[in-house]
Amino acid sequence: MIERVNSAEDVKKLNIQEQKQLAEEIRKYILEIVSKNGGHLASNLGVVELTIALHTVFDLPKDKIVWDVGHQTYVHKILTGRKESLKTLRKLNGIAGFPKTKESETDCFNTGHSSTSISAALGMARARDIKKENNHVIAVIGDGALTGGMALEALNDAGWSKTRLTVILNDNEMSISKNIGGISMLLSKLRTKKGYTKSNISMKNKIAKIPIIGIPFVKIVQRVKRSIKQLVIPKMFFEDIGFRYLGPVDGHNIEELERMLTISKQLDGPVLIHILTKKGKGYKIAEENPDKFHAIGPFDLETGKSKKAKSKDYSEVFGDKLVELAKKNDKIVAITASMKDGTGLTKFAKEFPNRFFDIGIAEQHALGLAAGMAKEGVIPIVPIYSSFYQRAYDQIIHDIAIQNLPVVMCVDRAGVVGQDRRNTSRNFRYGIF
Ligand SMILES: Cc1ncc(C[n+]2csc(CCOP(=O)(O)OP(=O)(O)O)c2C)c(N)n1
Repeated sequence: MIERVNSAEDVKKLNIQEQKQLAEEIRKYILEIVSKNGGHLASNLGVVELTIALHTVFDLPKDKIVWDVGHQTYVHKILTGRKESLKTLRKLNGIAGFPKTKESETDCFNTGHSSTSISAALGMARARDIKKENNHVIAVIGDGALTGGMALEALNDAGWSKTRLTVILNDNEMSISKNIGGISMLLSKLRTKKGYTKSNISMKNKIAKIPIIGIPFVKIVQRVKRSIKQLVIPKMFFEDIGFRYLGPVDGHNIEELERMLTISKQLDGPVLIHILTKKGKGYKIAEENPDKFHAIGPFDLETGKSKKAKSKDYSEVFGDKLVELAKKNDKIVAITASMKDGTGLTKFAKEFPNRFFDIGIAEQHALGLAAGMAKEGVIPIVPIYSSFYQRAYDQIIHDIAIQNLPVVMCVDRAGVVGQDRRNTSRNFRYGIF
């Protein structure tokens, strides 16, 4: 199948069995490339069916898909004429590992930093309405990225706005490590309500067309359904803030995904489709170690073992030293914005679980939190990748520096990152995410 697919138009021509076969072939293809070149593996294996369904139901570049973070776009690239060039991933002057508007008109927005997709998609949808155009705009965001303040700010605005927009929440229960926090607790409640919220749009449309009684009847039914839903799913967060919630949907079932996406096309206003996927799907070793296979260097396909022996790096030296210091001083605490392993905090988290805080992909909050702790006399240590520290400039200045608070900020992945030669002007700052 993969030989036959060179553009999204080709995907649309395949029947469902052929699309299923295509999904398996794409997984093999990505595994071959990433095991040789390195790259983001687990997230891409998790969105194969979703990406096929999106390209079947929507028409790019007229319709716009904004991929949050953008590390999960290998499948999209394969389906939009970049199958061959994906072989140059992580090579000098090779294909970008993230969406790049310069690379293809089907990449409608550059991403890299987490939690931007709903804002950008809402902006595009509002621009569409101002221009009186009629295309669809979709944001695809992970449950990890949804913990970021910018995503929550955008949900707040989008829900209220009544703007036609689809948000696909790709819930695999993982950020890079296990996703934690209040949003993750909310999603686990929604996850257990399988099948309840399947919406019967065509029936609604038929009843609404009955003269005089049709529309009032639909409204009464909707009100009753909504109050039942409130009983079954306490605090129906997304509906309460103005979204139409569809799901949860099995994110590896192409037919079901296509059905839901087609429904969402007919709805007006903001819609959120909650899909459940497995990070690393189809490659058992990655399914069992999704954090290790989030982003990985070259590895052996049979065993999953890295091809290069890992030498001690900045993060590990930092992590070891921190554990040593923390043993002597119980005021030391560590804060991470969802990057426990990447920033060398794994040992600290194991040894001092009560002094370790993973606060979600929320760099601004990390520094605000650290300021409060420092004010009260504990010693917060905050390692963050250089690129992501940008998010917290205001907190560094307004909350920490002006009050002269002793927060220890450790800048990881600063400078040139050798393994990650991207063909953009931002090569040096985008480390291995
Ligand atoms: C501002 C910012 N902080 C940290 C990261 C590093 N990062 C990249 S992907 C990721 C986890 C994303 O999880 P999720 O959105 O659930 O997507 P998944 O990989 O699980 O599909 C993190 C923390 C980032 N890209 N941007």
